[in-house]
Amino acid sequence: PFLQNVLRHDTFVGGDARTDFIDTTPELFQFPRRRNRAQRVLRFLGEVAVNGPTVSPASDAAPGPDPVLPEGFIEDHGQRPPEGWRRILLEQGPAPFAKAVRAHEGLLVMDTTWRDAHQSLLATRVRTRELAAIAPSTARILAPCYSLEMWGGATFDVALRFLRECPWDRLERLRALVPNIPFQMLLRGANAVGYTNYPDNVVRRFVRLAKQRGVDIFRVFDCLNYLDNLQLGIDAVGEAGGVIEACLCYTGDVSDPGRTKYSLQYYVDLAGELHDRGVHVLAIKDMAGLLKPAAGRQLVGALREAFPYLPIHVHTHDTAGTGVASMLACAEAGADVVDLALDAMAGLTSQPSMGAVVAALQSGERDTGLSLEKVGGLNGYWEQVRGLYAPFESGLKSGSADVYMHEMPGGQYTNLQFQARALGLTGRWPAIKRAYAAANRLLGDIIKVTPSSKVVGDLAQFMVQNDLTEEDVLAQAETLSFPRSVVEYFQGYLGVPVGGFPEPLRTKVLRGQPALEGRPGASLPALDFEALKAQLSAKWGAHIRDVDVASAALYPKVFAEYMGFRRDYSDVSLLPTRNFIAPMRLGEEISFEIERGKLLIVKLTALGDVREDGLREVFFELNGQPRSILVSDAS
Ligand code: 3PY
Ligand code: ZN
Repeated sequence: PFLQNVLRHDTFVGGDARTDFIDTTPELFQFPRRRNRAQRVLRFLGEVAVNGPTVSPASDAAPGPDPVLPEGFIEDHGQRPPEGWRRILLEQGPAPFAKAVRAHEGLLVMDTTWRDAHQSLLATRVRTRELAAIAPSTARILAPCYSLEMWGGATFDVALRFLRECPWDRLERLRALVPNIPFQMLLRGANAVGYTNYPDNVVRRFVRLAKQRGVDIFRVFDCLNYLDNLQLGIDAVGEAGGVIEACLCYTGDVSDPGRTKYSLQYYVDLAGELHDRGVHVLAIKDMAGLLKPAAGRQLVGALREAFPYLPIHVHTHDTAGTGVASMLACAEAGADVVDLALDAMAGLTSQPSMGAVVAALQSGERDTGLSLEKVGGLNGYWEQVRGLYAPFESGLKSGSADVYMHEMPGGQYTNLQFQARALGLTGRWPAIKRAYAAANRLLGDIIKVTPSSKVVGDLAQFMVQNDLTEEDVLAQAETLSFPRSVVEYFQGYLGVPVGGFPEPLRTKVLRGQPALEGRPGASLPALDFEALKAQLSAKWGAHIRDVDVASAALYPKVFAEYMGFRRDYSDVSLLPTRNFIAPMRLGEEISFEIERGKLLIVKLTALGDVREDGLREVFFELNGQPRSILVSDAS
């Protein structure tokens, strides 16, 4: 049936089928459902029952109950949500949109719940299922928001690697449910949504596809504030027709006269460079939560004065607990937009609480336009989501002002803590935090955010594991075998840090190994997308879409594993979350739709013993019929 459909299609017959043919005519490529799909999902459930979850939980806490939508939420799902800022953007384009944002009196809000908040608190593990369920209500209640941050950062990688769902499909699905609020993503400049440099044409293609699928605003940053890398991201977004929101990544403390490297003047000068490059919005990206209220007031005040027409958007993390105070100070100093998360997903290493800021500004000049009561309704849903994803909680119980000492980004803090535990260094966590500060000094007091933060984290762990002080590293640099990321940093793979590389350490680490000059990506040959698509299609079948080619270009290994996983286990995004992240209990019965209107009822009836050959038989009932699966016991 596939060939019959394709060969009869007008475009194909007319010889006009181009590379986007598959994307523009998806209906032709819907193959008859493989009859063994249910069997493959059972295989997944069997594997998890025998070998445990595939999603790397942070603890053995059990997932809480499935979230239910608050009363009254489902009723209005049928109606079109109120118009929002997206209408202005679609009708008038990025520059008039930015002008209207600047002219707006109230304080605008970006909600980070769908991206940074769960990246910071739940290891980025929230699945599309929970987002899609609340999306129609979100479109209504958060309609006055500047944007919803819902993509980029780690979401892309984790979706493929752990959740085994397609990030592009998430984007498309949520876009359809939220037509009115701009979608925002985080773009790691020349690193796109990865940890390494990509050829320029990969970054450009990626941004174009993201824009086509529904991203409106691109927050572009570089992990060293390195302008040449930023330029690539800025150009790519501009060419794709997106809103260019370019970042000053914030580190140091502008309110401390003793800290001179990252001074007010440094940021104003950098903002001037971005302004001259035609960016639409200026973002202050305080990824570690170092922007104290006084510093926020000074920084926003200085930028406001220097660039009266440029909207200023402030991002912070609440790591020390000063987030709400800082955002209010920034608002007073003239910020146009601030980043907040719904209360249940706010605080600690996440963003400051939306409810607190909405309440604080209520009825004043800078009222956010959001209803505290309705936002509270959304929050009720997220409280339950937080419970459902309990296995991914970091265990962090309070804020901590020692962030001003170590300066770790919010997303990295819990990650590094988790890694330390995995390496058996749990008791040495305070030492790792101190080593992180020392590693930062050794590397030249650099901006720390993905991927430069990884270099600092790797060096810190290396120092703790090998009992090395800062002085030891300097003294023994010529003979130590440094982590690869550290060597590559000194080779210039990330670009050039503010103030240049520290010497003589660089020379001692490199020991004659070659170093790059200028922008790292500039020396990478362009990727041949057609060839890659042909390769992927040959391996996985003709249904490979352009977005899949982009996934493969960014994450070749992860994408191959994802495709292999789907071949073996089918589409597990259909499973209820608790059964995806934790083993079924004996006797438990679950039901889920495997396609529209086709319900599967699965019961786990028994687990066989391990056989001589290492296999175990797992017994299910599938819609009342006995089935069994043989699973290799990995223990
Ligand atoms: C990311 O790059 O994922 C970040 O969240 C940086 O703050
Ligand atoms: Zn952040």
